[in-house]
Amino acid sequence: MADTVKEPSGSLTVVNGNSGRITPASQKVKNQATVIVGAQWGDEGKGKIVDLLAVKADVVCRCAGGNNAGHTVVVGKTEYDFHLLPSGVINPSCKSIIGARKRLVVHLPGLFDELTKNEAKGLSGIRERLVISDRAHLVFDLHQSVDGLQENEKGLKKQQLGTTKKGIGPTYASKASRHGIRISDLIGDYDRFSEKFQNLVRIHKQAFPSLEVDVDAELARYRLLAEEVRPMVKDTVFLMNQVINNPQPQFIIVEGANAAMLDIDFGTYPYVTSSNCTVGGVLTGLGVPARAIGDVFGVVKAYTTRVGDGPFPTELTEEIGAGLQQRGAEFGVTTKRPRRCGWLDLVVVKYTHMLNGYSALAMTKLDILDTLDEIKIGVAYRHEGKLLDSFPAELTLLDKVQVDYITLKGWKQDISAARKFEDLPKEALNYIQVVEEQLGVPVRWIGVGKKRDDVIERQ
Ligand code: 2SA
Ligand code: GDP
Ligand code: MG
Repeated sequence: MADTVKEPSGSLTVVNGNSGRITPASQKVKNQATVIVGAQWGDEGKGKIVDLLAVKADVVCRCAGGNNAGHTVVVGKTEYDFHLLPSGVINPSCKSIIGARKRLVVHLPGLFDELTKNEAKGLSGIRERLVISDRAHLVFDLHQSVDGLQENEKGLKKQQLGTTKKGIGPTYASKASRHGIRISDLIGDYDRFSEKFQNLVRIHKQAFPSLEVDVDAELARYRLLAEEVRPMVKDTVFLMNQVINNPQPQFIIVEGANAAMLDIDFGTYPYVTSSNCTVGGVLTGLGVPARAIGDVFGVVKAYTTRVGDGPFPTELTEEIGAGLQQRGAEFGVTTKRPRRCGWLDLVVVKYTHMLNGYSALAMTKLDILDTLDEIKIGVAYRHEGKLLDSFPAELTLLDKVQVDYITLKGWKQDISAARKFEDLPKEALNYIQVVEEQLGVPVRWIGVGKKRDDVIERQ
């Protein structure tokens, strides 16, 4: 039973009789966001799931990372790869928002190349529907050069991180050192922007004397870019506030970039990206209150991949791994690097469920397992025979863990035409059920091919 109480200020408070918690009615939001996040090391197929849901969305937002991300969407015969643009831009009635507060980093030349490329593929009206946060930080070419220099400087291959060299780490470093430059600086006083840019160059040249920057050419280029981007720039904190409090129902999707195991705080540090790719990053990235988060859907590939360096306990370095890499066409969307492949690791997904709290999962690329006689699922880690509680922080320990596997029989048939759960062979049903039992989270979508329609949705 809930009673309403009139507060001295005049605002209405709902007193929940059972829990005793007091929730001022004014703090409830009218429309919560549905969040889609990667549950492994990225490239789970988030773009495809976002596109699927975005058909009915009013707003799709990106709130972390930069153009290191690569999200593929296949509609009919057209394949799109999005890096900064939210995958929702395909839906013509959907407004797309890139980033908010201080969490997204934008390489403007890359953004405009991406817009032009997608317009050539037939997407229209994207510039009118796109909103970019005035608080997003700018990635400059110099950040990208420094990313490359840092990777090379580390010298020994063992110490490299295998970044995408898109300038992500150096830009977040500029931001944290408080000499970063935001879009609001670019479209504000240009003289002030020029000073800030020259300061940024000076700081980086001190650290990397071989860095070459043609300051005058960059400033001239950014003067033009400022005018091109100006109409798209808004205070997205205010805008999102209007959307979540709109009395008309609004379907809001937040498209996570990268994935939980690449999160700067909770991933396999230092083999991570520089943003928070877990659900916490949605609040700081978008600038919305915690109550604005509704369902959180985790996207899990039916096996595991990782691109770049870093630990990977269930990695398959021989024939089966090469087979998954080939059948799954596992190449980086941004860098074209081959992705490392391994068995599904539920220790990883259990850990990321603790971080993200999945309402349900989308399991993609089940079809890639079609040809295997036996399929393994990693369910626990041991060190010196002792079971570990969860995914360890210490990388030297992670290097030594042994993985406990469940071995399941493969289905050895093409499942790409399945559109209902019952259409799947019993071995594939079993695979899904084992995952659900191990995690205690329902699998709501099952991907059986690349295209938008190649999916089973369970009611
Ligand atoms: P960075 O460039 O500083 O973010 O790199 C740090 C680590 O994060 C990994 N990372 C990624 N992992 C998976 N997918 C990503 N996007 C592209 C894709 C990757 C590509 O969709 O395929 O094309 O190579 C992505 N972006 C960053 C990266 O590999 C480093 O391990
Ligand atoms: P994201 O970064 O999570 O959006 O994923 P990527 O686009 O980087 O990589 C996922 C790849 O898998 C893309 O090439 C998708 O087209 C493809 N894909 C997604 N779901 C499925 C699926 O269910 N089956 C198959 N065969 N491919 C899929
Ligand atoms: Mg990707």
